[in-house]
Amino acid sequence: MRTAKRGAFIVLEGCDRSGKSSQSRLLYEFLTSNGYPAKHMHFPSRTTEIGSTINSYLKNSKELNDQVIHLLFSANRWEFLKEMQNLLNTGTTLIVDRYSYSGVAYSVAKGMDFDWCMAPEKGLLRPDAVFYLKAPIDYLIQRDDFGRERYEKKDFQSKVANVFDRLCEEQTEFWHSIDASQSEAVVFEDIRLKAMSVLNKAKHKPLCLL
Ligand code: 2DT
Ligand code: MG
Repeated sequence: MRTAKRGAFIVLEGCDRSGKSSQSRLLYEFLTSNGYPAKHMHFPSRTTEIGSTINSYLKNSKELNDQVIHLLFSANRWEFLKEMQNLLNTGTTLIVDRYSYSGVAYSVAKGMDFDWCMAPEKGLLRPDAVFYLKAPIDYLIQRDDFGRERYEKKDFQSKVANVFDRLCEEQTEFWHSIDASQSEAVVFEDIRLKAMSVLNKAKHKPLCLL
């Protein structure tokens, strides 16, 4: 019997074109078609006013200094805190495509201070698991559509990957590195098995904060 006290909070992280969107959608579809209440979210959420400013920045139609855009990305997560908390507490599992770790990784890759970047994330919900989709940058830049937005440049993506690697090494209790250079089906099988284990454990754990 499924009496999930609360849903699990699962985040997918990784460089651009690493397959996060496809895999998070597959996981969402798998869960809902098997009777687990779930919601699929993506950060940045470009639907709010803050999100629309972020969108203009990413499309290179607006310039903002590094600190301002960093804080807007963070504010965009704060906009959804209450909704996420309510959903989790009423038994819905959240599958979230990018979160605070992208916030830190992309800004630190610009040369910004790690602790400064992490500070505005403090008090947001901490995920039960982060699935880090990792693949060589040379492989990712060959995928369709790479290069359209501001950050989609090879050297920059390598720096972002270094920060994700560091986070993954430091937070082994809830980070899981996934080989994203495998086929979509093989990657999904890995994610599905890990996700089911996370769902079962999360039921008994309180929600924590970053
Ligand atoms: P998508 O391609 O996934 O839409 O992301 N980013 C994202 C940041 O720099 N900080 C953040 O906090 C988040 C969530 C990653 C668009 C780009 O925005 C970057 C790529
Ligand atoms: Mg992108």
